[in-house]
Amino acid sequence: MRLLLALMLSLSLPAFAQHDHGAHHAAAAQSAPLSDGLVKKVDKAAGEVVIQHGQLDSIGMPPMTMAFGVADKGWLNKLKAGDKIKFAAEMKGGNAIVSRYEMAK
Ligand SMILES: [Cu+2]
Repeated sequence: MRLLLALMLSLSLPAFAQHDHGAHHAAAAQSAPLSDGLVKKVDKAAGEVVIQHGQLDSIGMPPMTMAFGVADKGWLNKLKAGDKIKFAAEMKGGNAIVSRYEMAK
């Protein structure tokens, strides 16, 4: 009986892990469709990039211009004002960050 219980617990662990909010959110961000963005300003000192963005369903935001943190600070050296990008946003520590992006064609 004790063995069966242990087996049931180990089987149910992956199911619990899937409901961990962080893991679920990360998975959702990976598959989230990319939104259009226009880079307005890159602020390396603040580690932020100001983006005029379209609807962002991943973080429930209507179109606006705002500052985002970045998942990789190296991106601040690649991006510049005027760049058109496609990007995914997520909330991290209460701040909206760009979790992924690519140059729009
Ligand atoms: Cu916004």
